[in-house]
Amino acid sequence: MSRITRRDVIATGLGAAGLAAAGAMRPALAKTPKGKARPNVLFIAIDDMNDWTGWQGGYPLASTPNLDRLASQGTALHRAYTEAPVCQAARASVLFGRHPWTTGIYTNHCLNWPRVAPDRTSVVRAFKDAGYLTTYTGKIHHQDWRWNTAPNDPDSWTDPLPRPDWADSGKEPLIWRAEGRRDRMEDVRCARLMVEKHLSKTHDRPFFAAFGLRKPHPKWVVPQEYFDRFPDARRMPYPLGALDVLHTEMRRNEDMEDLPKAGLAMARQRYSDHLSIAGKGEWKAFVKGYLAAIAEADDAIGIVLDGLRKGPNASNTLIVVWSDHGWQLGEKCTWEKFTLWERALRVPVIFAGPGVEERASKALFSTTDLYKTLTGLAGVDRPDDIEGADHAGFLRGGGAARDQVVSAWAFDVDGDDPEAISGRRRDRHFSVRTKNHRLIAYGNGDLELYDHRVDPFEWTNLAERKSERDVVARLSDMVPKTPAPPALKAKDDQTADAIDD
Ligand SMILES: [Ca+2]
Repeated sequence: MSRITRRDVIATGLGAAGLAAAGAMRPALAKTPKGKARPNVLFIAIDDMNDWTGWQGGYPLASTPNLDRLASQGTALHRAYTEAPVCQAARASVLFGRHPWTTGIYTNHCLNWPRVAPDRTSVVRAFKDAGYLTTYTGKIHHQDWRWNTAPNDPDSWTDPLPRPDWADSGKEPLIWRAEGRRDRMEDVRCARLMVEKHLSKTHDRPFFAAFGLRKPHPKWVVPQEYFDRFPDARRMPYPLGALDVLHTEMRRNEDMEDLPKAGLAMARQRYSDHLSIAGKGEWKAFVKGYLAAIAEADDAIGIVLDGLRKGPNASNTLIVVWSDHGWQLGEKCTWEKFTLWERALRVPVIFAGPGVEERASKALFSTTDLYKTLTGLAGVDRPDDIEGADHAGFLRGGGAARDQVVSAWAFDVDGDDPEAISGRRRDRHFSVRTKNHRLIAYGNGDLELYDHRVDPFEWTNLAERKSERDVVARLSDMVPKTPAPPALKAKDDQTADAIDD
């Protein structure tokens, strides 16, 4: 094999692409302090969508016409990141405005928010306390979707929509299949329900309407029409970040050569998926399955956006679309989320609506910032101790609100069980993303450093290079110094089965 590789191309620059306060909320009328009517909020939460959208360009054939159109009508954030590469931790951080290293909710194995701090005020309850009608359908909190007998954080919703009979429920294996009818898809039905019950109607007070999608979370079982948007899988490109598509085995894969022990352990969490999928020659077929599921999600989002546009609330509704975390499809020999690399942390985030500038921006954004930003834009009070940054001024045309995004993940860096975490500091790991770099600082002291100016796919680990010593030191200073231990459940906890991603 020739050793002139994609890494060399990038290295030469030739290929570089370009609580305490919970009770302190004041009841308020649905007016801002200046007496202006407050805007409605349409809050669209996507499950497991990475940057494979048309407007972000994470994969060349992605088909997201509705998200692309919204991106052109508002502020499209090209450097938005989640604080945790897994559903429960990411959503706790968004909905309660607290970092995983403050709450101890790092993984799906950690306790859910209402169990950790039932008296916290969620962003939804902040809007409710300000006089808003608050409603939701689909998956918002991590545990709503599976049982949905009662929403998490039940005190936050004034008008939750009834759950449609799911066509699809139960376990969510990593499979793809063309099957079913568009009008039976959960996302499509929830979208229509939201339009019919709320977006198409006038209300006597502003609303906070949350629409939570199920796709592109596996399983990727969607109608044939979504698969038909893409060519035969054999003619599709591999994921752009896959440096070495010839070597399925980690020990032979060129991208793995410069990873420290902890980095290899992070990839090993879903290495078995890679051996199974790529080993059977099905890598690109799974790429197509994920794209088809993304296309379904985008279609459902289009129903909601069109319903809003044609109804009486179009001119006074702030729209935000966000995904809980990204997804890997074989880059670094691993699949799904559960890592601190770019593909698992970078997410689509778009703001649109009254007062929001139309621009594509490379300003850094953390999904934890949604709490302060939405309350800031709407002029709604929030507890004093909410974390994250307020980008309201930035979205109206001002300067950027932050210089780095920190994300966290926890796993047993020494163990063989990819699911295991313990309370040891050694098992808590952090990513620091700045405009130019990503540092990954593992709990055992291992480091990775990538220079995104020339290495957008994080192929070349610079952490040991003398020339990068100052960068490593500067970014290491941004790693949380005293991260909370994981909020782990007791062994006999009845929620033990509630951890599926
Ligand atoms: Ca590498």
